[in-house]
This record gives sequence, C-alpha cells and structure tokens, in this order.
Amino acid sequence: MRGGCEGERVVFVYTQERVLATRSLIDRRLKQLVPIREGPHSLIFRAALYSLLLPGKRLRPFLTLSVLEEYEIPVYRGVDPSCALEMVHTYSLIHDDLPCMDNDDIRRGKPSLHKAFGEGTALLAGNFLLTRAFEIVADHPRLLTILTSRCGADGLIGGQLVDLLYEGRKVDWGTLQFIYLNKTAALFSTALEFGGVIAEVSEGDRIALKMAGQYFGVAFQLRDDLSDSISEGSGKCSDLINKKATCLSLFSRERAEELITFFLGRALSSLPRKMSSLRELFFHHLKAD
Ligand code: GRG
Repeated sequence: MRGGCEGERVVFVYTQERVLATRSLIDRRLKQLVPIREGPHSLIFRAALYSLLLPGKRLRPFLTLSVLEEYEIPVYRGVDPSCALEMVHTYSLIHDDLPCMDNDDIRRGKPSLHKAFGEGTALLAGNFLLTRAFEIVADHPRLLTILTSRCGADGLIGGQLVDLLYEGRKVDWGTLQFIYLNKTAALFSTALEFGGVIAEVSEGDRIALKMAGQYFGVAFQLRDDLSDSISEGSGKCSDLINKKATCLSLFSRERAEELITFFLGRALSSLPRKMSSLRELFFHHLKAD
C-alpha cells in the first residue's frame, strides 16, 4: 500500500493496490455475512452472492473506511456497516436491472441476476440483501436511522420512482437533480456519514461529510450519464433505449462537463479535513473517459 507522510501522520492515497485491498477485505466479510446455507431455500444465498461478489468497485465501503482512517479510528469498526451498504447498493442494481425497470442484461460485466437466475429469484435476492443489511446495522441505532431514511421514499425509492416517471418525458434541471440526489447520491452520502458517525466526529463534520457525498454523487451521476451515452453496443446503453431523463436531455456535453467540475469543487470544499485518499477518489471517478 503506497502512502505519504504529513507531519507525524501517514496519509494514504487512492491507488489500485489500495482499491484491491479494500475489495478483498470487503469481499471476505461479505462471504461471512451471507454464508451459503443448505436447505430448500439455499438458492437465495447463491443468487445473492452471485451479484454481491461480481467485481464492483466497492466505492461506498472505500469512502466509509477512508473517513475512519482520517480520524484515526480502527478500520475494522467500519467493515460490517460498509458491507451492509454494499448489500443495499447491490440490491438496488439487481432491481434496477429487472425487465420492469431498466431491463439490463449485463451488470458488472456478467449476466444480470435475473438473466442468470430468473426474475423471481432476482427480485427475492434483492429483497433479501436489503433485509440482511438492516439486520447488520440493527445494533447501531444512528446508522440504522440513516440507512432507513436513505433507502426509503426520500432516498433510493423516491429517486428511482421519479426516474421511471420521467422516461420519455421532458425533464427540468430541478427534477433531474432530485433524481440524482436520491437515486445516486443517497448511498455516497450515507457512506461518508457512516464513517463520521462511527468515528464520533462533531456534528459539523458529520454534516460536511454528508454534503460532500451529495455533491460527489450528483457529479458521479452526471459522469455516468455522459459515459452511458457513448457506450452504445457495450450492453450499457439502456438509458438511450429506455429514453431516460439524463443531463444530455437538457445540456450540451460541454455544459455537463462544467457542471461536473462545479459539483466536484463543492464536494472537495465540503470535506472537513484534508482527506487525500477521498480527494483522489473523487478526481479519479469524475475524470472524462
Ligand atoms: C430501489 C430499485 C431501486 C433502485 C434505486 C440505485 C438505483 C436506484 C438504481 C441503480 C442503477 C443506477 C443507474 C444507479 C445510479 C448510480 C450508479 C451509476 C451506480 C453504479 O455504481 P458503481 O459505479 O457500481 O459504484 P459498481 O458496480 O462498481 O458497484
């Protein structure tokens, strides 16, 4: 793991090695938290693990663990909450891919869960992962409250519903920001806030972390809209097929790039500390393809 020194403190940076180390830590724990159990229902564990262990970037766990590191809190304390977040994220991807939603055949480079296991099993595996995530944070009331609110009508569900409602319809910037904030930014802000809550930071720092996550999430979705528009033929162009409301329905590519720069700036200036690894992660995932 590469690192630099700032005074007495070691400052970790966002490197490929570090991404792999985080992935391996999280994946090992995910396998323990969702063990394959034998019985008539064993299919649910295999289906959930199929999606969970596909090579996702594990960005949300990385955000939580980076906050802990910044505040010099042992990283192990964030592993289970990070796994819970990754389960919620995976559930949202499984359901988003279903024929009644985006109808995507490919996810993380492999057949999406309903293609591999059938629609009914995919629906249930998503529900199972969401329930399991709540079970994992249930003994931490503050984390549970945050996660519950971000998964509900004022979070993922609300964002996804408005996203569906605006398929093929003209969208305005206010509505698009609502979709981005709830569908995409909700889990990034949860990840940073989880770090803050576990590290018992001041109220000011917790709110700043949450805001950094919101700004980063909006920029991340803007970048995803731009990437999706140029990946026709790669199996990742469902936005075009579904006539999704994206930033390109409103802005030129150049204007969208300016907005990414704007929201990146806001995300960086919201961070309550130097947080080098988070800054690098933000830059890395928002840069033009
Ligand atoms: C509640 C069904 C339901 C959906 C909620 C989150 C969501 C709404 C839908 C998921 C699909 C989607 C386009 C989400 C937007 C955020 C986004 C670009 C997710 C991909 O996140 P990455 O890049 O994915 O971190 P990996 O695979 O690396 O984990």
